[in-house]
Amino acid sequence: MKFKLGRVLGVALAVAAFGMGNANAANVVIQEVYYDQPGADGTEVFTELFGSPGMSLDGFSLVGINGSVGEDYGTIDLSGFTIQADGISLIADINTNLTGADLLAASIDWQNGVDAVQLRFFDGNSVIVADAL
Ligand SMILES: [Ca+2]
Ligand SMILES: [Ca+2]
Ligand SMILES: [Ca+2]
Repeated sequence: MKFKLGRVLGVALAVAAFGMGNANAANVVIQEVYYDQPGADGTEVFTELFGSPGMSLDGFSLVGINGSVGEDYGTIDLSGFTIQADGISLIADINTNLTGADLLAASIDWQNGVDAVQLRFFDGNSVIVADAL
């Protein structure tokens, strides 16, 4: 999705998981994050993932990191979810106005500021940062 208003973080080119020995975590990236819509945030914000069609997101989570203190402030567990057939999965707010959302989440409105969003994968032993914006 593309918006002319508000702030969007664009396509992630770096995939930190390459070379880290986990093929699954290397097959999905954060494609787009819309975190600051005009006015109050909530009904239009979203996070879009791009990955291998049909792949399971068991073990994956999205984590918001507050840049001012360097600490996690919110997590969305993606277990039980899959990448859609077109390779794109749209995660939107539970009260979204957007059509076509694939997963609704109560905490998808990321902070507005010098912050970050990570896509993490837990393989049962350790946590891998699969991608980040
Ligand atoms: Ca926001
Ligand atoms: Ca706003
Ligand atoms: Ca912040």
